[in-house]
Amino acid sequence: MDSVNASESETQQLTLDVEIESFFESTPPLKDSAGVQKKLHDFIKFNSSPPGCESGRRVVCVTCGGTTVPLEQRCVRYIDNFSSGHRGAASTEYFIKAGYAVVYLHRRETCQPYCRYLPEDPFLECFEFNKESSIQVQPSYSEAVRRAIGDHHAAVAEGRLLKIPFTTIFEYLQMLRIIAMSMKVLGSHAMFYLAAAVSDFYVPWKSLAEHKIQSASGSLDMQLAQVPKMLSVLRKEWAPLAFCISFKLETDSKILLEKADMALKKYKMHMVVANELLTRKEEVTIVTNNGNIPVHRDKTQPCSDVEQPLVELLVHKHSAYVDDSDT
Ligand code: 9Z3
Repeated sequence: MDSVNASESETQQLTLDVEIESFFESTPPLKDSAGVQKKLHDFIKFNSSPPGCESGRRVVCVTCGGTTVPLEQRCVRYIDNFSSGHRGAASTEYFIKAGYAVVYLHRRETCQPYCRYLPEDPFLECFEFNKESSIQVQPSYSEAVRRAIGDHHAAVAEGRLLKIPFTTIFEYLQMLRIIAMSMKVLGSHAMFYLAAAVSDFYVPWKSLAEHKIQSASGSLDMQLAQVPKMLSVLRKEWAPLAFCISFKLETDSKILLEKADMALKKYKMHMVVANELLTRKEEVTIVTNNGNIPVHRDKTQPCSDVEQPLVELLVHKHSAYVDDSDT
């Protein structure tokens, strides 16, 4: 890099640092930051030497769901990012199956691990009264309910699943920072799997109207600021040794791989999973510095999902990364 380019990138870095600092300074504080930190600390400590295991478990932070951008401080209206949460929920199950402990940073009310096969309104659809007026599980859902309760309780009882909810972009980024800094001690044994759909634009908290915006004032004219990209600071400062995978979503397949490659390089991710909105459940492409790897759902199996081969591959790549870091 010549000196002109070097100073240009130093200036960019400095600008980003200032933007990040002002983002966190002006953000409304989390409701229970100390409680979340305590839960994380206990979870990581437990998984560093779980009973009956010779070595510690690897820990992955799976993020999932879309972040909201409030348009008022006492929020009535907000902008949302699309994500059903299915990717994160399914991936969490496969990571736990592969021996990982998972910090599941998820949007409230999106799809939850082990509940993917339940109907949309499980409480009303899975249960019914029997002749004695007691509540019983509908026979057609008994297997799905048994699996959801059994597998979920086992993951929590084994200390492998910690769920942390968010709604707004403010909560998400503050939580991500707390999680990353807590996971720093794990070094290369930590992984970030950033599947959440994160807003690119937001209204800084201090610029938000306190009360509901009134429609009588006519059309709405609002300036949205760019959300500072936290991926580079995650890599550089929050958890520099962790294995980091981000996701790139596009609706135009022509630009998808190019944009994923740009993200890989710009934010120094270890891998970027590129997916297109319409085909995201069928196929994804893992973009790496050594080429692209297409991953498909096994179409010969009716209930298969693309997260199974995706997570298997990432676990394998993470192992190689850990071995490399240890030598
Ligand atoms: C993804 O691309 C996820 O795979 C999906 C999963 C959100 C598409 P579902 O939850 O869908 O199963 O319905 N997530 C990342 C989306 C994103 O916002 N990426 C940013 C970008 O593309 C980078 S952080 O610019």
